[in-house]
Amino acid sequence: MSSASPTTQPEVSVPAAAAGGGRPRVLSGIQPTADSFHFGNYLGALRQWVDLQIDYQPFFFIADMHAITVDYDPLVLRERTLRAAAQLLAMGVDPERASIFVQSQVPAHAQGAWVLQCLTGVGEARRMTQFKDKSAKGGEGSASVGLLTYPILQAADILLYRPYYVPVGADQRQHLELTRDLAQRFNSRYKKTFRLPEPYILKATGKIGDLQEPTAKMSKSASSPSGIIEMLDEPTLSAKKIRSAVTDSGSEIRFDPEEKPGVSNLLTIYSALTQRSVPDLEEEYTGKGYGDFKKDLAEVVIDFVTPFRDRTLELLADQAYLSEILRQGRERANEVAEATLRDVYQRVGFVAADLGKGPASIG
Ligand code: ATP
Ligand code: LTN
Repeated sequence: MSSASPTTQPEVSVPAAAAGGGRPRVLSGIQPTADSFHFGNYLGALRQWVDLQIDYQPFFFIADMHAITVDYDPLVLRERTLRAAAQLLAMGVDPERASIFVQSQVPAHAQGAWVLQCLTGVGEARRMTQFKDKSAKGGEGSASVGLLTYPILQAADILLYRPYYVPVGADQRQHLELTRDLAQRFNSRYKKTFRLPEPYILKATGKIGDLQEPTAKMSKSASSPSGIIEMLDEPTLSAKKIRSAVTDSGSEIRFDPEEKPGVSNLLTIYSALTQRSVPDLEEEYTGKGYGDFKKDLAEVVIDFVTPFRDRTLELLADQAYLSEILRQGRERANEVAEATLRDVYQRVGFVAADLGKGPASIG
């Protein structure tokens, strides 16, 4: 793991990877629900995917099954799934180290989710804040059952790989808690099968704010176009959005999320992109105004997104390469997920499909 700087300090302590016997696993997923990932996705979660692949064995996937829990267009979903794969590669996920795959191509996720659904109370699922938020608009009655069971599918996604860490943004904390509860419940009702995974959430960047409404999270579905920096936007457009981000009253560039949420959010982004500490930036901008600060950050953003965007567009032009990466990822994922699912099926009492091949093992 890269050494912990203020922006890369996780909330959990990270032990050194296990010596010998293979690297411990990490796993995470992202929904293909937009044409581009945004800065919240990248700084909150995806950058840690890239960092963790050094010391851990990574399984990273595109959560297309989660993406159909709300209204969507099938043609657009297909296109966004490939765009997501290209973006993961462009940001530095290394297919030699990481298995990158599409969730719907690994049937064990849906199969494991069914078993976990049978261990989850309806009330427990209803209490998830994401379900409450996302079903609030049209009312619970018109939300899909898939939206309700979304976190249970997420639990299956995770538990099948027995990972140590799940790198995500702070908004996923409750889903990780449910995942751990379900793992514990299964282990105690049947037999120890699942490892209890830890969320890997960074203190500094676990919640990147919307540029126009900095106390709300930057979000694909909730942010206005000017509140969100899309990684694949024209770099000049992103620079413009930074220059017109809301700042707070006063003129001081100081990190104070309560009093100055706008400036603090920009300082977080600046610090994360440059690896410079927030106090260092505060000192540099002492006596300077918001205009200078935002102009410099806009340059930093341009320098960061330009090569990322170029590389993504290059990768998107080579669909044969992308599908080969996803094929390899799917094979490795299927192997691990199916092995865990076999244990699960046996423990819940399902008769093995290959019963004729030998005595059923109990235990
Ligand atoms: P939506 O808001 O439409 O639900 P999203 O923008 O949150 O979508 P997801 O696909 O749900 O995007 O999230 C992918 C990953 O990015 C998750 O790990 C999530 O926690 C993280 N993430 C999303 N938004 C932010 C944010 N503003 N700050 C930090 N992390 C974030
Ligand atoms: N709910 C997650 C996406 C997701 C996920 C996962 C993340 C689906 N399955 C498993 C980590 C592990 C989100 O980003 N909104």
